[in-house]
Amino acid sequence: MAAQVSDAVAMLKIKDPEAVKASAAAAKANGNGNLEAEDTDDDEEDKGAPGEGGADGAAKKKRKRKRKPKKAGGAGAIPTKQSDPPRVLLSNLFPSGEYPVGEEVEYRDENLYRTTNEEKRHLDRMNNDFLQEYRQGAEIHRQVRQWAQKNIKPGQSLTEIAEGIEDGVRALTGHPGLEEGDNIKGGIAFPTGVNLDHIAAHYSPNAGNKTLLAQDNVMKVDFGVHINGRIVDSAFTLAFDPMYDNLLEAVKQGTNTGIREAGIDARLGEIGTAIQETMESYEVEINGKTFPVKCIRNLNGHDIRQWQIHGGKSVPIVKSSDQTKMEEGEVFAIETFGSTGNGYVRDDYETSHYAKRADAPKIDLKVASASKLLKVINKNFGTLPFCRRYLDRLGQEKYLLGLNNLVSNGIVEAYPPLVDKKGSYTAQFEHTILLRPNVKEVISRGDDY
Ligand code: HZT
Ligand code: MN
Ligand code: MN
Repeated sequence: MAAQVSDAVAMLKIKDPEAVKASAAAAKANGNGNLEAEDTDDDEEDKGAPGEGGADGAAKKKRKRKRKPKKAGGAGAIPTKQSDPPRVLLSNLFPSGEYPVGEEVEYRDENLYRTTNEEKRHLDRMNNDFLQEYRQGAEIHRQVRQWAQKNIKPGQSLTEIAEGIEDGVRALTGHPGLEEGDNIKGGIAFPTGVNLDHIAAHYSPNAGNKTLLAQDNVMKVDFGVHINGRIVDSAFTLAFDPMYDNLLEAVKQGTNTGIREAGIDARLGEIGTAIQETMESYEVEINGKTFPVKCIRNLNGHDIRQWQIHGGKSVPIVKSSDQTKMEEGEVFAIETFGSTGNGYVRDDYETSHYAKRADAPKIDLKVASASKLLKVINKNFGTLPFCRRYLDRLGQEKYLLGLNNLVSNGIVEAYPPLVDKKGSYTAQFEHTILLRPNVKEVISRGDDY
């Protein structure tokens, strides 16, 4: 059993040399409580961060060699089912290194040939490593959200909800000091969004936030898992009052329309047009007043690249004449938002989400706290988004001046919360899809949404 697991992990560690090169710059970028930072850095501020990077490599190797095979059921045996709360490393639940396949959807019309075409099938069989990385991340997303959906209750704080999800993702992806040796590089891909009512996106509590979830709230839960920079971005909406059911159903069907219309050579504008047609065929009655469900026209889906949450393409969720096509091999987050308000969001409230720009200029920073903070960002997150809480748990203090300086220098981008009008309700559903050469894989599909 133990030997099998080691083999599986060894297999997972064999990477496409091209992919290794491509991610070399980002490789030290070990985000968000992730593992296996190559700790060549001598930043004092990073020491002491509980369980963040910087594990004792020498001690680790010794322990690994000494480990004895474990018997099933015995003390220290490798578990065969997920725990509650989820804390079992996913690679221990899948010792073969093969993870569950997402929903595979055959291409239609002009692309029908792709499913049977020998060249396309051949193309698809290559690069199984990144496919398994996506599937592992997706299974972690499903297991953590299943626990979240069962356990999130009115009365809980947004902080405990976000941290509960994040602790699950850290445990299942692997975390230094938790599981010797068997770690692969993965973790939280971006901050957990816990967006209430008129807040559509990018709200995560900062330190001291005492907001409690109420029975009548509509909460969008948006979190990300990555394995080796392969990001799974998926979100759902939770409501405890059935009054909101039509709003949630409209948006769930909007997202499924987007997924159905997506494909190689699909035009982004036509996808938006189809989404709007589906979503805006719904209305919802809330406290005796009927509202049309509107698409939030300035929110979009997006393509995803390794270590980069948005690659450069945007997928509209309203009628658009954008002729840009989706292409073979691309990965997209298909997300739609519906609202009883204006169907338009603006920035509001305090920012929690930030990310180093992929095209960050290399500037000689004059503010010492900014250059110090940039080192921490490079080491722990690279270009993956992070939030203030993640800096707090790394032991960082009084970093706001430095952070704002990085933002004003164009090195870090701030993602403030995006809100519709006060008193309105918004919903979101999101999946990550892979445009494989011969089939579309809805990687994050579950039996829940
Ligand atoms: C930004 C910051 C994050 C990407 C969409 C999104 C959550 O609105 C092009 C289209 C995490 C993600 C993102 F911390 N954004 N998906 N899930 N937010 S976005 C965007 O900035 S860029 C949409
Ligand atoms: Mn998302
Ligand atoms: Mn997204």
